[in-house]
Parts: sequence; structure tokens; C-alpha cells
Amino acid sequence: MSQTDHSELLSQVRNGDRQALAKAITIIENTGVAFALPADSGMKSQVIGITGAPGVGKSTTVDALVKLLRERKLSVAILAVDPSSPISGGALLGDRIRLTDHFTDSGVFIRSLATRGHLGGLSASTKAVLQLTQSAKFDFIIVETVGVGQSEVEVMRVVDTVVVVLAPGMGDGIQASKAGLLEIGDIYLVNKSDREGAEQTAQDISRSIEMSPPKTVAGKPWIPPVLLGAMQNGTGVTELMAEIEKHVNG
Ligand SMILES: Nc1nc2c(ncn2[C@@H]2O[C@H](COP(=O)(O)OP(=O)(O)OP(=O)(O)O)[C@@H](O)[C@H]2O)c(=O)[nH]1
Ligand SMILES: [Mg+2]
Repeated sequence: MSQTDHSELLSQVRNGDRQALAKAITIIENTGVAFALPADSGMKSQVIGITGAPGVGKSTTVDALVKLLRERKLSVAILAVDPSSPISGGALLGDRIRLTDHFTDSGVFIRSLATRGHLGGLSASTKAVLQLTQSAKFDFIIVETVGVGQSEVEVMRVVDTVVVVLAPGMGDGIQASKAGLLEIGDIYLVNKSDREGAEQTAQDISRSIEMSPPKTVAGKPWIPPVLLGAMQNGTGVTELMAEIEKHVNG
């Protein structure tokens, strides 16, 4: 992807101007051209990727995490890639009831990214948007993708911590493996634990992880934890955040 120079807009973005950030993202979306960012982009946001099959509760998980981060007075940008997947017919991120609570909160930036027909493809433009957003000095950036395609999996390779969300009855370990999810997950969350079969799904995933190539973080072995949660009521979100922190900080 080629780069462009919009130095004034860029300095507004870096000064925390959210409108400038939205405008700059639109430029990337429309032109497929990345911004030329200075090597020193200042503070680095911690980037969390949330992925998984349609309808498992990714947006609900994002919402629960945002709520927790805001309670801790941390700022967060949410980038939702292909939020209305044709498969689940899911609503736009933010149409979800609770995320709208955050719309008036200046510590939260929410952006849906269109995914159709970009120069350089989905992963290239999403990576460019992510890079730009990182210069806007958020404590956290959360990227939500539907983990059904190779390009979505590609996006997950550039985040710090990948959380793969699963739900009971929505695919087993073999399916997750086929979708490339077992390769990329740093943490697995079996959501909708209020429903039957969640523990079975968790066991199934744990077994599949055992058979997958071992992972390392900063040279140390990392066995991806498999958590149970019901993000709709915030159950397990504190544990999820604790694992995310453990993954990044050791
Ligand atoms: N029972 C139960 N339902 C949940 C839970 N979390 C989310 N849901 C429901 O699952 C449905 C899908 O949730 P979303 O958060 O939109 O799922 P998503 O993975 O973001 O969906 P897409 O973006 O369309 O792929 C919604 O109807 C939620 O209310 C949970 O913990 N328990
Ligand atoms: Mg969603």
C-alpha cells in the first residue's frame, strides 16, 4: 500500500482529535492509501483482537471489555471489521444496545470499517487504519473481525493479543482449526456459558489446543487459556482482562 502526506490532519490525529481520526480513516477507506507516520509514533496502544464465527458474541465481548476499561479510566478505540457479516446478518456494531452507552463518552472511539473492494484488500487497509489509530494515543485498541476468512485471520496477526470467541453448539475444535482460529488464538473464550454445552465446547477446544503447535510469548511457553463466560451479563470479563494483561505483560 502506498503512502500519502496529510501532515496537518495527522498532527490533529496525534493530538487526540477524534473527528480528525474519523476523517483520516475515511481517507484510507476511500483511497486505499496509508498515511506516512513518523517512526516515533509516541505511546503505543495495547491492541486486542476479538475474532470468531458469526454470532458467537464478539461485539458483546467488546462491549463488556469497554465497560471494564472505562471503569478503570482507560481510553479505548474500537475498530469493527465487517460488522454486519452476510452470514449472521448481524447488526452494525453500536446498534447493540449497550455500546450506545459509550457514544457520548470521549474516552471511547467506535468505528466500523467497510471491507468491500479496497485497493490492497481488507487486511492492508485495516492494518493502515490500525497503525493510524495507534498514533491517536488510546490506552487500548480493540479490533473485531469475523474469523471466517484468510484476510480476517491476517488482521489478527498484527494485534498484541488475539481472543478467539466461541459459543456452545457453534462449531467444534475441528471447525475452529479449519478456520485457522487455533493457530492464532492467544486466549479462548467460550461465551454464552449460561447455555448448555459450554463446558463441553471448552473441553473440546482445550484438547485441540493440546494437539496444536506450542506457542511462546517473549521466549516463554504460552498455553492459551480457555475461559468460560457470559458476556451478556459481564460474567467472566474480569478474568478475560486479567488473561489479556498476563499475555502482554507476562
Ligand atoms: N445467552 C447468551 N447470549 C449472548 C451472550 N452474549 C451475546 N449473546 C447474544 O448473541 C447474539 C450475538 O451477539 P453479538 O455480540 O452480536 O455476536 P457477534 O459475534 O459480534 O456477531 P457478528 O458480528 O454478527 O458476527 C446476540 O443476540 C447477543 O445478545 C451470552 O453471554 N449469553
Ligand atoms: Mg459483531
